[in-house]
Amino acid sequence: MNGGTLRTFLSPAMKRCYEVVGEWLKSAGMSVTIDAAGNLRGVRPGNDPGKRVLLMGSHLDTVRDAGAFDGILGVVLAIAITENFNGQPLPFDIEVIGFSDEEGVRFMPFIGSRALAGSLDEQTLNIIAPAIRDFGLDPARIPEVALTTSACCFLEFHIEQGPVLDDAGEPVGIVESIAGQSRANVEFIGSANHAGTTPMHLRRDALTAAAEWISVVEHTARATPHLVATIGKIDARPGVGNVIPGEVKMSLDVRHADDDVRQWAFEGMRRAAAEIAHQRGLNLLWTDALSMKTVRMDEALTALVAAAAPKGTRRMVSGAGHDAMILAPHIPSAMLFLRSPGGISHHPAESVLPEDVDLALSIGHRFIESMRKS
Ligand code: HGY
Ligand code: MN
Ligand code: MN
Repeated sequence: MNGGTLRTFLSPAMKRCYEVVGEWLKSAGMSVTIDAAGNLRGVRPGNDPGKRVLLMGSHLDTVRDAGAFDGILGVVLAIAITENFNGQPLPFDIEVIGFSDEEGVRFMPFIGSRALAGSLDEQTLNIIAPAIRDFGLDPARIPEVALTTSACCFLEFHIEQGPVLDDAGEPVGIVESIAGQSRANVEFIGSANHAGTTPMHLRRDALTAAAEWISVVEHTARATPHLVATIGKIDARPGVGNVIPGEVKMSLDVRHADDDVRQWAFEGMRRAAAEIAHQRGLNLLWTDALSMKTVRMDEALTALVAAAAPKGTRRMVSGAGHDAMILAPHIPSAMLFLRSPGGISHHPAESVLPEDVDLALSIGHRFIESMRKS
């Protein structure tokens, strides 16, 4: 739809992506596997038997109506950087990973990287296991996906997905931390009724309640510096023009680099929803869907990226979530952003500039050279 991309967890589109990207991994001299969590993995062995493994990559899945670069650019850059070392011995393995699901469109976010982190809970495993089996993989082997001790660090290249670099006219940025996020599924439950015969004071309209709550959410975010809050999904039932909506289901996504501010705002939005439901004689069903703290990137590894980047490259906070935030508590992780022209992302118009991709390739090359010497 709208010329955008949709590639969800273990979907036919993802299978096609594995075929194409798998060929690229092979032509870069890597051995290719798909692990039990659906991560596409390419390994280029080093020449040191006690070897460390440098992980590089990002996610292969997308949101709905996505652009062409969110996630997959990081995988392709990792392949190209690795390929540029062909024929040159390195004292460590390089493993390029295309994570199976970071966006969570089909089920929930971060499935692939959480499998590496060993943090897929029982409930999640039960939800995703049938899809894994349908794809011909064995969910019982997910424990084998977990990081091994030889994994020394993780580097993720990713588009910024925001306006900062583009507004500043800068090609790349170094991520210092990734903002925490709280997500919930919120449902107002009233009563459907006839649109023509039900007087306004006798209604239990779930959509007008949702409208009142949405304006509270927006007001809170606008009034709190650096807080962002989004209601991306709304579904009013029965969804017929001459029936008062009896049920409204919404998604809520709240983010801030300061965990206390994020949690304060999220709790305030939950209280406001309960208050509005109470005042209007409705029921509220609030289900927390995700709570992730802000995660700092590894300072030493980030310093290596900075040394490989142009002097004075901007340091920044990522408002978007990334697989690096899942791995960072387990292995040193670092991220490099590429400029998003127009600050556009999660949209078919998402783009990158060839010269910025060139620069990212040379930064990646210099980073690996410095790893070689360390
Ligand atoms: O929503 C995010 O932050 C990311 O694009 N998954
Ligand atoms: Mn995304
Ligand atoms: Mn992404």
